This record gives sequence, structure tokens and C-alpha cells, in this order.
Amino acid sequence: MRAALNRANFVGGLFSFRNIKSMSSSSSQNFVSRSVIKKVFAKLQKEGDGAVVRRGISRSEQKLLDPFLMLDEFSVSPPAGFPDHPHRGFETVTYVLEGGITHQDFKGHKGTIYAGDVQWMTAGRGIIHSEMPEEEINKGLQLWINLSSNEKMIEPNYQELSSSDIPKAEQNGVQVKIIAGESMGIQSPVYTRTPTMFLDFILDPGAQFHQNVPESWNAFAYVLESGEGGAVFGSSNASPVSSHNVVVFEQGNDGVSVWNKSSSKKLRFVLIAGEPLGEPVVQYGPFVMNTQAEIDMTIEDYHYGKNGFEMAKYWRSQ
Ligand code: FJE
Ligand code: FE
Repeated sequence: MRAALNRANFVGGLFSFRNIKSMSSSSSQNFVSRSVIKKVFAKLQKEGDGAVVRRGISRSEQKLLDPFLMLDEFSVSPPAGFPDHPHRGFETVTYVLEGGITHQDFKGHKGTIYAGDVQWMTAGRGIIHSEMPEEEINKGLQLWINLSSNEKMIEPNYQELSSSDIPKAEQNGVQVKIIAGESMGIQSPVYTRTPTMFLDFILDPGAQFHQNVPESWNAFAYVLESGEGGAVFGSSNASPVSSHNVVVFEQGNDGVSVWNKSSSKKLRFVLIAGEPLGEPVVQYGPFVMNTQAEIDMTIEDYHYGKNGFEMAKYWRSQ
């Protein structure tokens, strides 16, 4: 078997061990996993009003991870929070892990999402909102997904899923919550304008899984909880990744293989992937457009209350 594989690679003119050592099996099928090309530790950073976030994806990863613009792991306690601020040109996905976040916007939309709930907000041409913590301890993830040039100025939209609306699946010590996309043959009800996969995995000690991801999509994992040396991605002999790290995968191959090498602790991570837009990105804080001229126009719209920001002059959250 080993000799045959070696010879096949040699005959192919490319003597590579990668295809052999990163092969993993699941449901009696063999998959070739993408390798890890970069790890980024999410450093603490001040944001909003007195809030501290761990920023896993920022400007330096935007090219590598198109269409993703930002990933924050937040942990916020009152009176800190994210008071009235605008967005234009992208979507925000807020996934609460503990506590609750109350959201209010300038169109009268208001609600609280609790642990396990998701708010998938399309800011489009403009939203002004506040995002404030509800309990003593409030934790979660916020992901920013870019919109294509022809969708940046669409009407704002919300998709709100309570924990019970999010499909769950389980096999061989692997549990998954399917926030967007598909896993284990089960599909999320979320409509993704920019095609996106967002999966929350928990692997029992010793468990292994392979998740298919379309070849051309960019993909990363973010490790939420792991036992010492537990989180192994891409190849079963790759070096383990600790909590609060973003793991960036190369493109291509069948998807992503993961092993929980811990003998006692569960491994929890999110796997996020999306189809690249391949468009220029110009970001000015919470505004993300294609050109500087569009950013200048956005600042003007926000300042004078035009083109979607009509309520900017009058509205304040309660
Ligand atoms: C922001 C001001 C802000 N990370 N994680 C400026 F308040 C924000 C902002 C957030 C945010 C909100 C939640 Cl609930 C979770 C977050 C930043 O609201 F992004 C900018 N640029
Ligand atoms: Fe916001």
C-alpha cells in the first residue's frame, strides 16, 4: 500500500508525502485535508465603550480570508458594551456563548439573543444600532462577512435564530451545530448572500472528523476550548493549537480534518468558510466598501443622514 502510494507520487513527477500523511478516514472514505498555513493568536483589544475583545481576524488576514473581515471573541460586563454605532457594506453574525446581548436599531428593531442564539444581520446600505450585555458575564463571537459590490447597498435585513432553530447533528463522538451551510448531511436555514459555512463543533476526547469544504473557498477554525495538546488540524501529526487561536487553512483538497488528541477534555472550535469575493476592500472602521470614493460618500451619508442613514440625526438607543 505504502509502496504503491510512493510510486504513484513518484510517477506523477512530484515526490510528495503530503498526500499520504494528511489522509484521514471517515465513514470508510478517504479524504485529503487542507494543511494549516497560518495561526493567529487573538489578542485582547479595546472596542466599543469599555469592552474588551479578542480580535482573531483583522486587516492583516483579510486578503487570506476573503470574504471575512473580522472575528472578535467578546467577553463583556455592564456597564461596558457597544453603544450606538453605524455599519455599511457587510454582514455581522453574532453568536452568543454565555449570557445575552440586547440589540436596538434606528428602525425600531429590538431584541435579546441568549446563549446558543444567532443574529445574522445584513447591514447593507446602513444600520445604526447598539449591542449591550444583558447579564453579569456575556460571551460570544462576532464575525463580519463582506458583501459583494452589487449587494453593499441593499436594504438591511435580520435573520434571528434561537438555539432551538439551529440544526444539530452527532456521530462518533462529534457534535455539530450548523449555523450556516451543511454538515453530516444537515442544512442550516440561514440564507447567506456571500456563500458561507459556519459550524460549531465539539469533539469528545480521542474523536476525529473530516468536514468537506468547497475547494475554492477560504476556511479557518477558531479554537474556543481545548485540553493541553488536544486541537490538531490538517494532519494527525501536526502540532496542536491552543485556545483563542485562528487556524488558517490552505485552499483546495477535500476540506478539513481535525483530531482531538486530548484523553480527558472536549475540544470546541468553530469552522468558518466562505466563497472569496475577489474585490478590492476599503475599510474605515464600521464601513466597508470597494473604493475610497465610496468610503468618502459613506461618511458624508452618515454625517448628513442620507442614502440609508436618514434616521441618524434623530435616533438614540434607550
Ligand atoms: C465596532 C465600534 C463598535 N466587536 N463584538 C466600532 F462598537 C464596534 C462593535 C463591535 C462588537 C459588537 C459585538 Cl456585540 C461583539 C464586537 C466590535 O460593535 F466593530 C467598531 N468598529
Ligand atoms: Fe455593531
